[in-house]
Amino acid sequence: LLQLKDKYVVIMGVANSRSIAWGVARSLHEAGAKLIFTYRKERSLKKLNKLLEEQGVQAELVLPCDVNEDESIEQTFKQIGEEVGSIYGVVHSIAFAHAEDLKGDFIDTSRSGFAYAQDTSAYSLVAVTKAARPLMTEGGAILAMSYLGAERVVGGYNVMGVAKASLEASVKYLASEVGQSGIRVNAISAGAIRTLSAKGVGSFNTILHEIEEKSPLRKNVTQEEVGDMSMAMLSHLSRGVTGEIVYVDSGYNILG
Ligand code: 0WD
Repeated sequence: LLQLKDKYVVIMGVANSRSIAWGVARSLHEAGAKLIFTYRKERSLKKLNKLLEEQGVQAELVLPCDVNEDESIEQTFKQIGEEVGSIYGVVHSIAFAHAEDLKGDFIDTSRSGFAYAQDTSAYSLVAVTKAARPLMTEGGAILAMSYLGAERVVGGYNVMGVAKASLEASVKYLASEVGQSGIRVNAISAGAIRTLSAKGVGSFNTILHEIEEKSPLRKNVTQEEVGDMSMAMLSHLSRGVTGEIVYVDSGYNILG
């Protein structure tokens, strides 16, 4: 049904056991996919290796990739091509903004902080898609992670909201171009989950509380819920879906 068994999927953005990307990795592992991980910091590599061992998940490859550097992206995907040949999927679970740009007012965002958030959190999807496309010889799916702050003002999300708006628009433009090669590009707009990155968002606890109180399902989403939907969005089940932003947020986004 899923048709993910033995397919190579590249997962970018596991920093630790709480990372959304780790939830995706576990779901994909259960579906029998062959996993390739990329990491940025050495600290993340250590954590990733420990996680893989503890949870009995096998990695086909683990490679460094800094999405702020074109050369790093090219080198990583070149190596993936040399080692495994063709890949089927890519999970982009990466975002970053400087802490000072997530504090205070959006109007005070610095030019360089704005550019850095865009570069790391949105342009990176464009560059990754370009590098992955030649390896996706039999088509496949690319998935990014977004958040409601892309389309609505969520207090404290500031520069990252604008970066996510750019990410979501990039998903659509990319989908329109690579669709002819049988490649789908989608994003999941996830509800708030307590992770390392989430610590940078000052209003995070308020957001969690609000979702629990008001969302249709009256609960916050889990890493497993996002992982399972990601699996569906990468699988044969979603073969007719591209350029879409799919909400995994207990229904919170439907509220006015
Ligand atoms: O509530 C949340 N946690 C939500 C997160 C709600 C909705 C969406 N998201 C999004 C995030 O914006 C991001 O796009 O999900 C994605 C993953 O976020 P996460 O799981 O919350 O974050 P985390 O576990 O902190 O991992 C983020 C990782 C970084 O970890 P390290 O410590 O190695 O920097 O993003 C990666 C990195 O793995 N990352 C980069 N990777 C390559 N190059 C870079 C970079 N320049 N910058 C960050």
